[in-house]
Amino acid sequence: MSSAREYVKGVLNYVRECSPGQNEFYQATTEVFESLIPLLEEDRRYKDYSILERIVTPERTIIFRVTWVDDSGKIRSNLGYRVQFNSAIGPYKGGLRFHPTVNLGIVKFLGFEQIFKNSLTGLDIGAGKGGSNFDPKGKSDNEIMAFCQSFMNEMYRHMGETRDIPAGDIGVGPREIGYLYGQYKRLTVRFEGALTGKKTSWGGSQGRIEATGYGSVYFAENILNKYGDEIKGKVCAVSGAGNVAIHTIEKLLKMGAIPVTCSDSKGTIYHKNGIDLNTLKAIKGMERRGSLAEYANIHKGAQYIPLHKYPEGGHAAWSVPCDVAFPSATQNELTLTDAKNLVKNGCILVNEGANMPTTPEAMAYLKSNGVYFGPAKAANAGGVAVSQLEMAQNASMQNWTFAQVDTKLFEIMRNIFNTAYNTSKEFGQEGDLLMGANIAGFRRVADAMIDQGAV
Ligand code: NDP
Ligand code: 2IT
Repeated sequence: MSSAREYVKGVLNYVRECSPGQNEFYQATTEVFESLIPLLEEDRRYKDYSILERIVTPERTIIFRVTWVDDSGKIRSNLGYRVQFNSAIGPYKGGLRFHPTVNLGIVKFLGFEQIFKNSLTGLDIGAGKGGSNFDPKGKSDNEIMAFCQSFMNEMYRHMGETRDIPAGDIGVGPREIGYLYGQYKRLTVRFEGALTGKKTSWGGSQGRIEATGYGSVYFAENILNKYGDEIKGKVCAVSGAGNVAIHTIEKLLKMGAIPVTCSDSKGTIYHKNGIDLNTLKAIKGMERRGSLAEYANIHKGAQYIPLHKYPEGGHAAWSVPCDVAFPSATQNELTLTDAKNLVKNGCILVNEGANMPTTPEAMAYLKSNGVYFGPAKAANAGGVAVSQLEMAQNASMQNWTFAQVDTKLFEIMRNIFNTAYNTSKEFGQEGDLLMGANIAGFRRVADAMIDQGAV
């Protein structure tokens, strides 16, 4: 075994020993570290400076109780998290997720991925992630506000425009950011860019809502262009029906592609003629949490497939004929069964809108069948990139137009693609964007850590 491989194995064992039960965190660290082996073989400094041991360890982990009162007057309690993972290249930056499945391992996997994603944008942002096991489903507006205010009562002391800048993720959109920001101002008496994803009338950036989905489609277009193809005319399967999925579908329609699916945690819509964006937004857009079953009542040509129809582990969105798949809901939603279905049905590209949506087995199968792959930390980096543009506008007290932001987003996504592609070539695996993104994202942060000494 090469010494680089031994080093990686040793640190991965260390991760398991000191963070028991954090399966998603093992998955994320294993994927990144294994693809770093060619770099570690070439450059011994990363081992000499104990970079892997340090980069898997958050600089700071904050876990706190979030107590709030529900509409019936009952006191409720949730867990709150903020993992401040790495500040080598900028202040901690990353979203907050409110979902019942949130635990420390989930927040750590997301925070770890964020290190490399933020680095790849070329912008000066470090990495953090947070959230709560609070379930926004079925809660009144008043309850959401009470929860957000209580969350901020602890969070505010750890954040700030040059310290840690949270944003949205699953279950956290402009409404939640509004309540969080209101409480932040009340506690600090400062109107500053300490949160991103704000509404545009009070400090938000044009184009932030759209950024992750639009950026994901721009990234897919870069991949296809490299191979003399384009997204126009492509039949696309999309999962999810939230912020990322809706704006992926919107951009696909604008670029002449045909998105045919979307899904939520209860089921999938298959609309062969193309998803009707207005109907989707009316059911699922901006704080609406309706059922996708309604979509099939409105469009008779669409099929609603409840989740339990695929008991063997396959997802309905990945079982229809498509050219490109955009998993845009959650982690590990695209399994080996799904990968086999996609290959069988002619899919040529899987582009990850969600964080870590493809299981390692599925990824290996796609690779061995020649399917192009847009890895999450590159493909979905448009959201955090525009968050940084929001910070820049806040700090300089400017407001850029939608067109200005969109042009910058387009350029950032192209640069990320070129960086990942060129790095894959540099290490003899031309076109392996997963490896290219991991090495390029890592190298910038690791070099900064070396420069900054034993911290
Ligand atoms: P939203 O909360 O807006 O939407 C999430 C969607 O995914 C919903 O349709 C939801 O269905 C579905 N979903 C969530 N969890 C599950 C689950 N366990 N099983 C099945 N379906 C699920 O979140 P976003 O669109 O913002 O985020 C989607 C993904 O994109 C996440 O992986 C997130 O980390 C990632 N991401 C988001 C960015 C952003 O800017 N928002 C930036 C980069 C990545 P239901 O409504 O039924 O719960
Ligand atoms: O996963 C992500 O990159 C996000 N949820 C967005 C983070 C941000 O700070 O905008």
